[in-house]
Amino acid sequence: MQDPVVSIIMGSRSDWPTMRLAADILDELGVAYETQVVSAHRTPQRLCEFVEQAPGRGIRVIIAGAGGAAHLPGMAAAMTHIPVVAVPVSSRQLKGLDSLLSIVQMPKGVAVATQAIGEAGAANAGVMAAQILALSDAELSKRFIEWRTRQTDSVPVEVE
Ligand code: RP5
Repeated sequence: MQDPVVSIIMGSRSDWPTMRLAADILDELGVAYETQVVSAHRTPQRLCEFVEQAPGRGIRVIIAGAGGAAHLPGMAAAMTHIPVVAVPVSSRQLKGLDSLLSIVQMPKGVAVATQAIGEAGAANAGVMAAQILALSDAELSKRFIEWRTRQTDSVPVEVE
């Protein structure tokens, strides 16, 4: 078992059906990750401890998903130098537009790499994390290029 280099955090267990798509991509690409529920609002102390400890534990990318008043990615980015890739999780009332706007409108100087709302965004968060890590990992870079080639080859020309 490799030590995790990506941490997938989310505001609630209810985010996992979405966030698991990020995990699926990391599995496909052979990137070691961990998962945790960390809420900016319900468990603020857990968030502080998580970001303080993440670099020392070898975490190199954080994927953070949250819905509604989605402050988790921005708060994580504010408290660490590790890149944060964010997933706006779809919400019951506003279908994730609230999550998207909460996450994407960061003030100048604190960056969050915000993905699309929902499952496509979660999957792409896994893709983005792998691409960041591949910059300094030649084997992962090779696996990523092969993965993208398989994706390209799987798109048929015919409409039916
Ligand atoms: C956010 O509130 C979570 O990220 C989740 O998307 C949303 C709803 O959480 P639950 O009420 O389902 O726990 O903090």
